[in-house]
Order: sequence, then C-alpha cells, then structure tokens
Amino acid sequence: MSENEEKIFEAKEIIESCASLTVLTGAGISAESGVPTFRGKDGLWRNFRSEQLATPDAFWDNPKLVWEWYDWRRSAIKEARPNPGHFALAELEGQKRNMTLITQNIDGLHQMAGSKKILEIHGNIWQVRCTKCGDIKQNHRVPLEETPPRCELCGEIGRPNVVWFGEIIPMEVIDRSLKAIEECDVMLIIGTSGVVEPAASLGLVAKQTGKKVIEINLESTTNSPLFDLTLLGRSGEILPLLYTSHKVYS
Ligand code: BJW
Ligand code: ZN
Repeated sequence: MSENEEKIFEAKEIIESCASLTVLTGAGISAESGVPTFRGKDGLWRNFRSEQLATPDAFWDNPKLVWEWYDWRRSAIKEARPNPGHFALAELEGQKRNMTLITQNIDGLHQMAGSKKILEIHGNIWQVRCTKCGDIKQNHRVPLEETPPRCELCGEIGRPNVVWFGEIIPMEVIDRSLKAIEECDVMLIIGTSGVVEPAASLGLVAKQTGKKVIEINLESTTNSPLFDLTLLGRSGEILPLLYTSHKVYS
C-alpha cells in the first residue's frame, strides 16, 4: 500500500466512525466539473487576477467590466454538473447524524448534487442584489440581458450577491459555521488553497479546539502541516473512497 493509500484508509476509518462531521470546500472541488479555480493557471480572465476584480472598488470603478467577468463565469458554471466529489458529500450527509457543509463556492453545485445543510459563506453567483434597495433576486440568464443588470424595484444597478475582498461575511453565517465546527468530531477541508480569510482560519479553529482535521487537495497547502492528515489527489476520486456507499450509521 502506498503512503497515500494508507492515509485514505485511515481517513475512511475516522470518517465512518464519527457521528458529526463539518466540511469546508473551496474551488478545487468544482475543478473536475470544469469550473476554473481562482489561483490555478485557468483562474485568469483577460489577464486579470481574481484579487483585481472581486472587490467593491473594482466594481464601482467599472461595473460593466466586473459584470462581464461574472457573466463569463456564469456561462462556465451553467454548463457544469456536480462531479463524484459533490455526490459523495451529499451521500455522506445522508449517513451522518449531523453534517454541515460550509462552502466558499458560489456555483450552487453542492445543492445540485443533493446536499442540504449548506452554508454559502461567499454568497451565490445566481443571485443579484440591488446596490440601492438591497433587494435580492434569483437570476439564471446567461448571458445577462444587460450588464450591469438593473433592479426591477428601484432601477438602480445590481451586483452579484457574493462577498468580495474587504467585505464582511454576514455575522449569522460565520456564527453558524463556528457552531458547526464546535459541534463536530471531524472536519474535512477540501480543494482550498487556504489563503483567503476568514475561511482559511476555520480549519485552524477546528484544530485548536481538538477536532480531527483531514485535508484533501491536489497539492499540499501552507496549512497542511497543521492538520492531522492530508490526502493528495483529486477530490472527485478520493471522496467516494472515504465512506461505504448505502451503509447507514447512527
Ligand atoms: C483541487 C483540485 C481537485 C484544484 N481536487 N483539490 C487576515 C490576514 C490577511 C488578510 C486578511 C485577513 N482578514 C481579511 C483579510 C483580507 C482578505 C484576504 O483574506 N486576503 C488574502 C488574499 C490575504 N479577506 C477578506 O477581505 C474577507 N473579508 C473579511 O475578512 O472581512 C473583514 C475585514 C475586512 C477588511 C479588512 C480586514 C478584515 C472576504 C474574502 C472574500 C473572498 N471572496 C472571493 C470571491 C467570492 C465571489 C466570487 O467567487 O466571485 O472568494 S475571492 C476567492 O477566493 C473566492 C474563493 O471562495 C476564495 C478562496 O479560494 P479557494 O476556494 O481556496 O480557491 P483557490 O483557487 O485559491 O484554490 C483551489 C485549491 O484547489 C488549490 O489548493 C488547488 O490545489 C486545489 N485543487 N483542483 C482537489 N481536482
Ligand atoms: Zn433596488
């Protein structure tokens, strides 16, 4: 057995025997569905980095440009379907007494795969929020009829209902994430580079409060040395190996 296979075996035992599990996912889990990650080689759009576009300043400097980026990402996400990693997490939720899925992703693929208890800490790309009255509407049109889209109620421009750099994640969402970590026995951290705060610190909170923390990533991250186990490989290949299909645990 290779070292990684031994770790997968160990992780499977930990996950199968725990009652309460909290999961944090990042862009890597959707990579096998064809959704570009942020910091990988496919993360660039017209030579812009996400850090240059995912900010309130970038939006107010040039709302049309930022909406064109979102329109491009919406077109990629619209074609995307959940991969075996998303489905494995949805099935695992059905087997656990308590499982919360915290996701940094805004693509909605966990919902599509059947996960139920989801905290979208960075928002959702299919929602448009009015910059004046705050009204939030679902909007699945690709491409958008106009960029930026306008609010049906007050006529002001809308923005994606997501959390940009320098913005605060709604307190209720952070509180619920921390509570899920407090209540869990094991935390799984999947497909995130762990560089963006405060999401990056959630795994550290889990570790510091005595939870087992297992990471799954294509490569090691700066946080890997702090975790109990790091499984290297594609999440769509590793996650289905981590539980026994159709077996119900109490
Ligand atoms: C695979 C795989 C496969 C690939 N299988 N794995 C403390 C210290 C320093 C800075 C800060 C701090 N606190 C706050 C900050 C500032 C800032 C920040 O963190 N900056 C860092 C860059 C340093 N944070 C904020 O501004 C946050 N707000 C905040 O803290 O408010 C309070 C505050 C305000 C002002 C000052 C101080 C405090 C808000 C952050 C919001 C992030 N928003 C984005 C955009 C969301 C909307 C959108 O999508 O358009 O969220 S940025 C982008 O990064 C997006 C992602 O969710 C997020 C994380 O990226 P992720 O998921 O990790 O993706 P990648 O690409 O980085 O990694 C992919 C990983 O997958 C890689 O590791 C691959 O190896 C792996 N992989 N294929 C398994 N098949
Ligand atoms: Zn409005």
